[in-house]
Amino acid sequence: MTISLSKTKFMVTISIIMVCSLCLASITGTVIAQKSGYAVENYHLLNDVTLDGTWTTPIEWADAEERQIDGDLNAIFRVKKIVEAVTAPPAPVTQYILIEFFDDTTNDAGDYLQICLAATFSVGTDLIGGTSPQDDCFKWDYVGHTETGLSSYSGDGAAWIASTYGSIQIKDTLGTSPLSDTPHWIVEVRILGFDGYGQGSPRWIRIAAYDESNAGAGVQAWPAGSADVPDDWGQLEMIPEFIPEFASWMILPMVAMASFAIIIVRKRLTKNGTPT
Ligand SMILES: [Ca+2]
Ligand SMILES: [Ca+2]
Ligand SMILES: [Ca+2]
Repeated sequence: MTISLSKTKFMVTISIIMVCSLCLASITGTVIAQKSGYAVENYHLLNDVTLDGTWTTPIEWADAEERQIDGDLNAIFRVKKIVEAVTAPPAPVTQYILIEFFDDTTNDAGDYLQICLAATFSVGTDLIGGTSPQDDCFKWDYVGHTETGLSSYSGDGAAWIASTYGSIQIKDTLGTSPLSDTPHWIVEVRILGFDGYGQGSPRWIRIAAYDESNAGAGVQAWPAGSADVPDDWGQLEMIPEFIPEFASWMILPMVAMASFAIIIVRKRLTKNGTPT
């Protein structure tokens, strides 16, 4: 009987440990926004991305944090990343971004998307910041839903200059997604080559989108403000974990599994008097 009680206690302890460790994994670091109130958690990728401008699977982007883009139109973006395993920093980062512009249902030559990123060059280095594009600032314009409309820039301290630093891939389609049944622009972005990313240091991001058919609504941007002013961008917070929502989805099945194991032990005790 002593042995059976220990076994039951062991199962209860294990289930408590499992739940507690999942809860702890959900607690994320301090959020410090570059522009007050603007931060997005950049979690590790759980679900692979096929860059085709659609939700290739129903969970392709379920593991990424989402923000509503400022402006009167309905548009969101999600971010997640892969940090390559290396023996010494800096670790190369592959950044993924999903943009869904629910209110843009039209294919216009003047539609555009704009992505700005500020990336540290080495571990422990602060971003330069300020009111003009700096050496650590990068910008991509994607005009008219075509590869020929893609332009890359980096800052020189005063303005944007043409650049090939960092490699970007963009695919977009006018279609439906798990987020909306109405056909709208869905954009998938992969940015490679930021081997200057310093693990643990902050990064900034700004996402903007424009629908030519909704010109009166102007540019939709997160954060609202100028692309040329890095101090107005939001924080892209590097989180060395998977998104907590995913962890919480896992808690229920794991608790159920642990409870089931306890029931089995108890049933065997009832039947045989001793555990088998
Ligand atoms: Ca996809
Ligand atoms: Ca909006
Ligand atoms: Ca449009």
